[in-house]
Amino acid sequence: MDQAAIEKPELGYRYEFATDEMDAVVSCMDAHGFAIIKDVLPESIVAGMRQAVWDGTDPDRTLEQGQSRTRHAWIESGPGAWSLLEYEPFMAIHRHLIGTDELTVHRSAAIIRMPGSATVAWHTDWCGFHKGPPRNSGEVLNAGLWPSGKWFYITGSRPEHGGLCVIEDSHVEGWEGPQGFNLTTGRRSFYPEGGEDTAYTGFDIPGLVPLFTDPGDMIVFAHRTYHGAFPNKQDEVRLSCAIGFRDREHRIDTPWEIPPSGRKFLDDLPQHLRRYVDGYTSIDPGWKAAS
Ligand SMILES: O=C(O)CCC(=O)C(=O)O
Repeated sequence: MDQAAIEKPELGYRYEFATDEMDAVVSCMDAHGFAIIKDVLPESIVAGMRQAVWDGTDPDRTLEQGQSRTRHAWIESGPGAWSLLEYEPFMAIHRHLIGTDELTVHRSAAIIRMPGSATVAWHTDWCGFHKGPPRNSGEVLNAGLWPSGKWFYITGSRPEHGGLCVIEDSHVEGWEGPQGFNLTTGRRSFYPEGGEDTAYTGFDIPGLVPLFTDPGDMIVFAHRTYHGAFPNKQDEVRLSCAIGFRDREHRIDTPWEIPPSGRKFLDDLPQHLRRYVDGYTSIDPGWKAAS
């Protein structure tokens, strides 16, 4: 086996990963549109991430039964979130996935889904179907060809807990929707033949794969892969978080100014991590092109 080792005795870890196993992850993504990388984060880091998801997403603990909240640009919420950049095994996976050592933070997010929270309708994150000037922040940022999802479901992913599900092989260019379904106008979701042209929320779909993961596992999926999430039917809050990167060479000219939280993040980030924010765009999720 072709082994690569990362040793950081000062940080208390030595991590070995098999580069041929990472090649298998990439092959699985190429073949089916998604993969699970087992045991990326040890429990000590997962515990820190749980705290960082709460701190960055609902610091005052105002969410109620049945609600969900997404924190965009979660990495800007503070050292709890950006400390993942210090964890070389995590960075090594991203270098492998993107195929370069020169990474820039692209997008990050954290999600809290309370017990009783609803289904997330089927969609692809990719906005590259739209031709012409971008109309919203998704169309500015989600048009690249690098993997889209890089999630940790840090309370686990399983159907009864609001876990993630994907449609296998839906990442292929020209995919026309699951059998018995049509793509919605704009191709971002699908609906049953003969039904309404609106994103589907059911789970009776050919090719649906529910994902079962442990808290330290990383779920990756390709830019086009269609995915959704089950309702959280368990009496446990569901937490998830992700930091994604792009090749630093891929510059993105954004129509928004970096907001104050983004500027603070860039100012506060320790010097040795600043190599990951060359070209960082932050996000204004509410940005819309003037019509
Ligand atoms: O797990 C969730 O709550 C949904 C995640 C999702 O839809 C996404 O990654 O775009």
